[in-house]
Amino acid sequence: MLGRRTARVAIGFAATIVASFMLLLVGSTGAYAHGYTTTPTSRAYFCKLGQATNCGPIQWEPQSVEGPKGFPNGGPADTKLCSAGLGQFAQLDDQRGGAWPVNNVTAGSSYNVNWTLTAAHATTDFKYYVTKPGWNQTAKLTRSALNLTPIKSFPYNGARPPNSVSHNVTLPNLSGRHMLFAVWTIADTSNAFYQCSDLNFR
Ligand SMILES: [Cu+2]
Repeated sequence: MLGRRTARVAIGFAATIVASFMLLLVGSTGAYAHGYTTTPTSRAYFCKLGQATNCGPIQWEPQSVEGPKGFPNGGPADTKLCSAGLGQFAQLDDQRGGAWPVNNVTAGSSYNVNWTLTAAHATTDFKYYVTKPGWNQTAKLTRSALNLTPIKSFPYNGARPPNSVSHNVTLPNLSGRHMLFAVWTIADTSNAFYQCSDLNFR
């Protein structure tokens, strides 16, 4: 009798522990769910949409391009900027000879950069960088290809943005193919999220 009761208590205790552990897991998934730019459509999002193929696992999780923060002094290494230095997302660094789908944009125009955040982390800022005139379009993206003065910065001072973020910027006066390098820096981790988009100025 006592044995059975002890067993019942033990089972109840074990179930409580399992339930707590599962709650902990559910609670922590936020740390693995982040965000991506939909406008301009990023390489990662084009992969998710199936409009870019042979992408590898990024097609299932365009929100996960997460690497060390601190760009341009820190951050991912040159030639690995678009993948945030993550080997499983290396396809994002490949220029594909210009075969990535592009976002047609108008030079000098007002433009809304939109993000879908699957987890709205405490945020330091969002910064947007564009390649320089004459950048090497066939080489993987490097700091030297980018104008390291952002076209615009949006500081959040640690606040959490909404899950749908829209930032109005003025696009530079450029022509032809360029890239937008979007950086979302998280306030309470050592990481940032990186999104590369192919632009066609006309
Ligand atoms: Cu996250």
